[in-house]
Amino acid sequence: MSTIISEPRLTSQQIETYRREGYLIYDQPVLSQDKFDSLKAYFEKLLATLPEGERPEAMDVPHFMNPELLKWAMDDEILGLVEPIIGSDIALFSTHFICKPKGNGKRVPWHEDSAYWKNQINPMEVVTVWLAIDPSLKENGCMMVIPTTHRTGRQGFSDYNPVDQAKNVFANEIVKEQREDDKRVYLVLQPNQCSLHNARTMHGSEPNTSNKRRCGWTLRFTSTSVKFNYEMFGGKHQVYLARGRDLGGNHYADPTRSYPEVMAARSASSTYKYSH
Ligand SMILES: O=C(O)CCC(=O)C(=O)O
Repeated sequence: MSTIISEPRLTSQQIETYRREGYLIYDQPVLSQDKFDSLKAYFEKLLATLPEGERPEAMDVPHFMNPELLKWAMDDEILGLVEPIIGSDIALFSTHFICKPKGNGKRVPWHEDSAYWKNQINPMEVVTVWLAIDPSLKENGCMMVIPTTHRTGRQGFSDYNPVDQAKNVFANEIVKEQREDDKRVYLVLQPNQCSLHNARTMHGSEPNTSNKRRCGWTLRFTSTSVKFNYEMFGGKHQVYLARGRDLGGNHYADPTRSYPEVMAARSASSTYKYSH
């Protein structure tokens, strides 16, 4: 847990844009260069030891088996980006490396994160930092968002249809009638830049058929006042106190240990196989 409160890193205009549009592009370095380089080197090691047959887009909750990752995930430079949005009592809800290999990287179907988390947390207030590990460009399947969808339409709770899991990172997609794909915005980022998005914002990404890998690390944060349903989900998920104090009566994981039992429970459950 960090006790140093770093400088808030968003201007009032950036906060306003995030609140109005449901996302923000942060086109400045997120981590100091040495921290980013060490994170990237750590990720390359994880990727190199990925068991045969496992897709690199599906490196979900890697911090449960590799708690070393928490030192980057809960770094003050990251928390300084979310504190202006959710306040200074911060929980790390989840992380996921979504690494699309060159040539055959899978598509991420249009979805709202809230659709996956509706029974897990209350209220549905999560901000995701999508940290670019590689250049994330239109040609290699960068993330796309549909602006303002966090506060319009179904506000994060659209209807979904199944999609082909051989081609898609997740198993379901928002039905076409409830999307306005032509309003999509491509979130082009250089390594060590990030975007932020609201859990209710519609987003997705195209396949990677280019000759450049595209990897991003999603870091998901809530205020500690957001209640994680530990009684129902604690066996398959854990949240961490990243900064400040608990405001919601939550149970927090121990950042010094790994959670093989949680990973075992997740792999036995179909819900977590093609999920967030
Ligand atoms: O990496 C992508 O293309 C999609 C990321 C995503 O779905 C998320 O951050 O919630």
